Amino acid sequence: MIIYGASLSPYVRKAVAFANEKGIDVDHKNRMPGAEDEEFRECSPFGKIPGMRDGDYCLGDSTAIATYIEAKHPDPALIPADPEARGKVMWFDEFADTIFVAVGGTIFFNRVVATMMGQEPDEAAAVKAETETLPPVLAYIEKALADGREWLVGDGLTLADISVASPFKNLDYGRAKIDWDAYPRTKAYKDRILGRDSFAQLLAMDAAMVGG
Ligand SMILES: N[C@@H](CCC(=O)N[C@@H](CS)C(=O)NCC(=O)O)C(=O)O
Repeated sequence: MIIYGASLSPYVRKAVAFANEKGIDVDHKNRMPGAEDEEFRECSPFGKIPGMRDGDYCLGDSTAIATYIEAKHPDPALIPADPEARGKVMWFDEFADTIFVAVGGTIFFNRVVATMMGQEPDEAAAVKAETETLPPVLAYIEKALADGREWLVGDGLTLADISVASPFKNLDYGRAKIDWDAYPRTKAYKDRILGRDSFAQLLAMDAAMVGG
């Protein structure tokens, strides 16, 4: 299976980690958002990353890719069959992809990507995200991990954990100032999930670009 996209993207990180957790042999091919080559655009018609190719089957969108992989490789189950558990997993996935990435992306873009792209960074926007928008997101995750929960849903790793952990790395790269004493469960959780082997290859690629 080929997954196209830049390793720094939380969506690419999520798709590759999900496939790795399934034991799939992933051929990661670097592509920047908007890359125009036909091989990539066949899988991601609007140029967003990630795209995926499995034989002659193509798909874009990290959640669509995870859904496809889950159906084709049901073991280990990472999207539960139980209706309530599945609903919660898809909620956390959506929360991560929209609410969390929007905040983390503002910090990451203005502290890392803007300069890489030769654009003027908006540090005020990064600080506003860091001080106003991020704390409620972290407080929500902290609360979701109450009662000694190791996983966001059920008793094992699910897509929810992969999706929610992934954007934390972009906060690190954006040097987000976080009072971790206020979010001890979240800190331990994201370190544990991101420390899984399934994330290692792409995180090593990131480190070569932006440092650990
Ligand atoms: N919902 C999509 C979002 C993908 C996405 O927006 N990726 C960003 C990079 S992190 C991108 O390609 N942005 C370029 C654009 O929006 O044109 C997914 O989960 O894969």
